[in-house]
Amino acid sequence: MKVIYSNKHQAHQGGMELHRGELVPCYEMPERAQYMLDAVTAAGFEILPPRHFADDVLERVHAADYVHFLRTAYSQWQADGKSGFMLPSAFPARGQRQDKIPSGIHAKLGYYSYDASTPMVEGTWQAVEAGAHSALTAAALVAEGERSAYALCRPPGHHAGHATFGGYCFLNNAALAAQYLRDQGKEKVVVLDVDYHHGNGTQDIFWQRDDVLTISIHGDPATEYPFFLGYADEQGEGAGLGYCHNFPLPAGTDWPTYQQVLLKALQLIKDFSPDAMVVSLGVDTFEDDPISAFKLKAEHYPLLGQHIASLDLPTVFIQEGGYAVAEVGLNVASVLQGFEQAA
Ligand code: OKP
Ligand code: ZN
Repeated sequence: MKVIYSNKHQAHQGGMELHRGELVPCYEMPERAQYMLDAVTAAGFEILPPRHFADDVLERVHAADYVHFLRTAYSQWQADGKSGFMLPSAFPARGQRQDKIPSGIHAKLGYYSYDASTPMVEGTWQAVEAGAHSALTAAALVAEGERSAYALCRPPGHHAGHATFGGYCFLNNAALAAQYLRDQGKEKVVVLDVDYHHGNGTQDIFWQRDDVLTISIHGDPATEYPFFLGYADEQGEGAGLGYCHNFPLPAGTDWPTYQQVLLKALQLIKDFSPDAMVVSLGVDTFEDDPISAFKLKAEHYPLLGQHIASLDLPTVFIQEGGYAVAEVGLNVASVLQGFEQAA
């Protein structure tokens, strides 16, 4: 399959994040993408640059004011004489106003985000936009008839909601790909999220829709990021009721347990009978991932790819998390190779 990649991701280098109460160097670093690029190159995949897309494509999924904010936030901080990485520091909580878009940069940062783990720097927008265009290009290839494509996106996207950033994510690359497939005539699309963390942004975007099924398998939000979404009783709303499924799993989950749940997810997808599929591919389910607690081993990633291929759907893979930097590349390449060999 073709791999879509832009080196513009390198411009996003966050510095520090607030992680479980401590200010630490960012786990989501440029080296991640380099390892992935090296591994897919070594595996013989063809690498292509993203195409360009008009801004209104981004607004099919995200609020226009939010996209404008992302594009201009860093220059607003610079206009205050600041430099370096910028983190949100105050968030509207229960009982506080959320009905007004504030004007100051710090108020805006809190208004549009929900954590302090997602720094922005001068090159962030450039990287984020290139990642989104990579996802859209992969979706376009599949819409044009390719069996599959892989967007090597960095930063990831599945925590980004309609108008919210967090969890290292700004634009929801998987949601953009799914919407693009819809707009190109695929009537029903499924997003299967196998990243260790709940795909809360994707869930948010498609919450009230019955044309995009969202399924996420992840660490239990009672103790794992994003903490406040991802429970099994979240099933969608209105027309979307029944078109969202969450499978929270305990720390220590190993392949046999994971596989059982994956098979349930695959059955739900078969019942939905979609026309195309988007996979939010995080490999932070790996046993040595520094911020996650599942126990998948390297040998399980080809099996994951095979299971996904068994659905026999046009499939867009979108890169999400995975922080055991030296191994992320091999595990990603293993999923894609497992998929191709079974396809
Ligand atoms: C992104 B992806 C908050 C901890 C923040 C954020 C984890 C984001 C993971 N105190 N950690 O799903 O791999
Ligand atoms: Zn993750």
